[in-house]
Amino acid sequence: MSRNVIVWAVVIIVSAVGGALIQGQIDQKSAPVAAKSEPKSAPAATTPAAPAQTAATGGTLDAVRQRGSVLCGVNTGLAGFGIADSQGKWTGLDVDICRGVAAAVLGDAEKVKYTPLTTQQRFTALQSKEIDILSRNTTWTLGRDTSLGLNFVGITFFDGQGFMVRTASKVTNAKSLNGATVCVQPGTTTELNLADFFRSNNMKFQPVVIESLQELTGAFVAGRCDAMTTDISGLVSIRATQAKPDDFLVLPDVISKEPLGPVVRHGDDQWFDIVKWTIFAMIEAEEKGITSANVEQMKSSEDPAIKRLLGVTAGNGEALGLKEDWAANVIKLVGNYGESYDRNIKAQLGLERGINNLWTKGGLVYAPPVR
Ligand SMILES: N[C@@H](CCC(=O)N[C@@H](CS)C(=O)NCC(=O)O)C(=O)O
Repeated sequence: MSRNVIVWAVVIIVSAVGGALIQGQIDQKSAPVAAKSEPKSAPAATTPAAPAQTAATGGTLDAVRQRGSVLCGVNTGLAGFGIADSQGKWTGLDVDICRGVAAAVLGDAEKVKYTPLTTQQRFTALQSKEIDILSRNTTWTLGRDTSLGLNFVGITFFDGQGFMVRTASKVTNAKSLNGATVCVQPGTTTELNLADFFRSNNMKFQPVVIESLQELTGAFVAGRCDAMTTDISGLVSIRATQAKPDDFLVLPDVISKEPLGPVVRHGDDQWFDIVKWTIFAMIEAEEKGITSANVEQMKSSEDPAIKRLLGVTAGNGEALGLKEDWAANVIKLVGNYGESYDRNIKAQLGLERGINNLWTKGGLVYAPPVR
């Protein structure tokens, strides 16, 4: 490549990024906020611009510090993602995001209050400030990201929608479901994709729509529907928790993209940044080989990226409005992304990493530079 070409490439990239940032600011200001549940204009949009090096605040960080806990909206119970044991202790990949944020902000992963939410309740709970983060197998879509007044923070699990049938039905693929009765939860992308899939394949179906996952699963197991549909990880989780998992088969078809991740409200960029970088810190830690077990030793690493991540080289903590050991605490108390995946998804559901592996290992999981 000639020097001129390189110079032009740099100019084009810089202007594209600059343009995107400006566009982002415009979008942020003009983004519609769900009028019913958020009548006041978002604080970040009305306060004068903050100095470039400090994040615009919207109050969630202060509220969390004063309260001493993070309010986390989770599933009503889905093994691997968010489930409480008989002592009321919550575990799961989605739960670990809230624990990570509590570790980053409060230095204690246990300082989380959980609110179980159905598919129908989840967005209202976030809009009405009942929770600080929604971390509950929620698919990132344009509509949810804009007109609901919410921000998707990132993708913590790359999924797709599938179908589960009773093994005895002898159905082995989704195209054989013409005329089937299908169990589905309302207020989900699942419901919409289901209709798209049958319509585009000129097939007919009869939906059985039930809000409670427990009741829906019960209806499917009792034979009220020929198939049940949701995110494939959800189907695998539901199957794994049945008395006889072999009685059920998850079909091989993947009918949609379901990028799942945590959600925050529009209007609080600092909180948005904190949750976003908590996830990236977990991913970066895995890439750099930093685990909950070796994080203390890693503080003496000579790798500049590790020094920055662990706060040995200061600056990132201040930029987020946190202490410099924010990421070290996330890794120490929750673990890196791979540790969380293995503990929750692999160990409990038997799901291999697949596209949820690091980009360096053939997957899609990737964190921007922590600098
Ligand atoms: N990813 C889809 C579906 C998410 C979803 O809620 N799935 C169900 C089935 S796995 C679920 O988690 N239910 C648990 C509950 O209602 O607590 C969406 O965001 O709309």
